[in-house]
Amino acid sequence: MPKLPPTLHAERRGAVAVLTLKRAEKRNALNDPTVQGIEAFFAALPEGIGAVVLAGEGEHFSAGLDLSELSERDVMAGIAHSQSWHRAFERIEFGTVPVVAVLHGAVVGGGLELAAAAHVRVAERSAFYALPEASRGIFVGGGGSVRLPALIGASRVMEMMLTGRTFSAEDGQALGLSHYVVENGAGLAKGLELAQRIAGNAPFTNFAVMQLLPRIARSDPATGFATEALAAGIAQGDEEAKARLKAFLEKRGPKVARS
Ligand code: 1HE
Repeated sequence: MPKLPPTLHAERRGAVAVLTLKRAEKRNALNDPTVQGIEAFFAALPEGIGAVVLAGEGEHFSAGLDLSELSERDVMAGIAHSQSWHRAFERIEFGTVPVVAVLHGAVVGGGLELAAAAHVRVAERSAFYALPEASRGIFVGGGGSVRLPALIGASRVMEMMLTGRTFSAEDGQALGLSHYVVENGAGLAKGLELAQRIAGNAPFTNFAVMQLLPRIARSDPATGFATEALAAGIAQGDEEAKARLKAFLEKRGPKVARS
């Protein structure tokens, strides 16, 4: 694992790496070293890692931007700061492996932007979501105005920012901020279970889901269909797919489970 700041902890569990925000005394507020550490971690995942779980230590996932770092910046420094978050979170969204975020307590401001860069979100019942930027006189800067509208629609994001309202875990699930809601304390186990399953997928399929699907969804339909056909053809031609299809036909592959 790459060298990380003391506010981050990484460990390996088989094919899954767990990255934990470790600054509970400041509610996992994201300072510059932490954001740079996140970028470094996702840029240099060790061989054999097929998925990452991203979690937070203590009572909260993340209180967002470290507000104590804000006062000294001028306009250009502020732009550069936002772009440093963009680079780090891009490493998550369009990195090498899928990422499962495990959310609890405050998932606010930049914490919600960080969560939005992950591919799967598991929320414990304690999770709550807010974008308090307006009340602090600032604006989202970690990709929130791009990623959050894709999850819940621009109108919801606008309203969250204007009124500063808080959504509960159940609200967030209904809106589409999370994919799962689990009991308090059960998030990491669920996140690990999902990450292990994801890590067991064919690598090309995970690549296509992460890198192609979101771009197809944003492209014009003709480009989307052509790209999808290419991806489908490449996937089917891959030895991995042939072995998995053969295993199913020979009754060795898993059936789809009833929910
Ligand atoms: C912080 C931060 C922070 C806590 N930066 N130090 N984010 C916010 O506007 C959220 C601000 N935080 C809160 O509303 C609350 O702290 C929480 C609801 C998250 C948690 O409340 P609580 O009662 O558990 O903790 P606390 O007593 O408020 O905070 C404990 C300590 O963490 C305290 O420091 P201490 O030295 O007095 O012990 C707090 O000052 C510190 N702390 N949150 C710095 N955010 C790229 S643009 C992104 C834009 C944004 O993210 S805006 C949203 C910023």
